[in-house]
Amino acid sequence: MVYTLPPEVLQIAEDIRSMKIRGAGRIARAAVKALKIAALAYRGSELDDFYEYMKYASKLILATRPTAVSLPNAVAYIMSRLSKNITSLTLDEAKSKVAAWADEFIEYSLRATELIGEIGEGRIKSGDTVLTHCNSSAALSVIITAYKKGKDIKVYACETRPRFQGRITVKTLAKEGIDVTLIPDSAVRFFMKDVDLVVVGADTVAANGAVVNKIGTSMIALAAHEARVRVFVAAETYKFSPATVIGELVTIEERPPTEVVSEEFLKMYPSIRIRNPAFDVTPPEYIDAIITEKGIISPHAAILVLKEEFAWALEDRMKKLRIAVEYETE
Ligand code: RUB
Repeated sequence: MVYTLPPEVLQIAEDIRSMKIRGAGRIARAAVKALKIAALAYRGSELDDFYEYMKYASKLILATRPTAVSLPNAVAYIMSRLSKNITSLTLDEAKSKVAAWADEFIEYSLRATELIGEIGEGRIKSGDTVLTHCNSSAALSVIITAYKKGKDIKVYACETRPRFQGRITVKTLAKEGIDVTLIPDSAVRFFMKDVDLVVVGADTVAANGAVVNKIGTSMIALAAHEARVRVFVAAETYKFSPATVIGELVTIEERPPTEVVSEEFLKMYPSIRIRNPAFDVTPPEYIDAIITEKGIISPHAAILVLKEEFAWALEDRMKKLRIAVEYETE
C-alpha cells in the first residue's frame, strides 16, 4: 500500500539523505520529529490502517542513510511502543501518543548530550591538547564543557574530507573562545606528538565495542595508539546496535564520487574508479573508553549497555534467530 505523506516528512527524509541534517544524534531527532508530523497529519479513520501508515513512514525515514544506528533505534523507540500499545488505544490516542513519545525521545537525546559533556569533561585536564574529527555534538559537548569549567585547553580539529565537517567544528569551538587549529586529515600523525587525548563521536557502537564513526577515525585511533595517546568516544546509549549482538554487520555508507572530484573530472577520466566510504570501524583495542549519558565504560562493556537498554529488541532478535535455527535444522 502506498500512502501520501505530508511534504514536511518528505523534506526531512530528503534533508537527511542530502546531509543537510547530519550527525547521528540530529538524524535520530529528525527521524522521530518526522514520525510525529506524519502521525498528527493522518486523516484516515482506522487504527490498523494508521499502524500500516506509520510503518510506511518509518520505512521511508529508515532508507535515508544506512550507517548510524541512532536512526533505526529512534524509529524503534516510537514503533515498538506503538505496536505494544496499539490494541488498547483509540486512533486519536495513538496519534497523540506518537507525538508524545517523539517529544520524549528528543528531550532525552538533548539531555544525554549535555550529560555526556558533564561526565566526560573529567577526563580532560587543564593544559591538555585534544584532537577531534568530523563534527560530533557529543564530542563537542565534552570539549566545550571542559573549557566552560575553566580548563585551559587547545583543540586540533581535522578538516574531514570530503565533506569538511571539521569546518563546522572549528567555527563552533572558536565561537566559544577555545584555542582551535584546523588540520588536514593527513596531518594527524604529524601532530599526534602534541596531543594528550582524542575525543570523537560515534554513529554506531557494536556489541564487541567496535565504533563506527566518520571515515578516518580508525586511522586517527591507530596513530594515537602508536603514540600512547588515549582515545575517548562520546556516544549516547541509543547509538549502540542491538543487531550486532547476533553478528549482523554494520553497513558502511558509500557516497557519490562527486563528493571527491568534480563532474568534469569524472567525464574526463571515465576509467578512473572513485571510492567514497563515509564511515570506518575502529576496533575496541584502540579505544580507551566510551562516554555515555549513563557513565563511562570500557568498550568491552558495550554488550552490558545493550543488555540494559535493548532487552526487548534482543529478545525479539534472539526469537527470530531461534526460529531461523529451527528452520535450518528441520
Ligand atoms: C557524522 C559523524 C559524527 C557522528 C556523531 O557523520 O560521523 O561523528 O555522527 O555525531 P556525517 P553526534 O556528517 O556523515 O553525518 O555526536 O552529533 O551524534
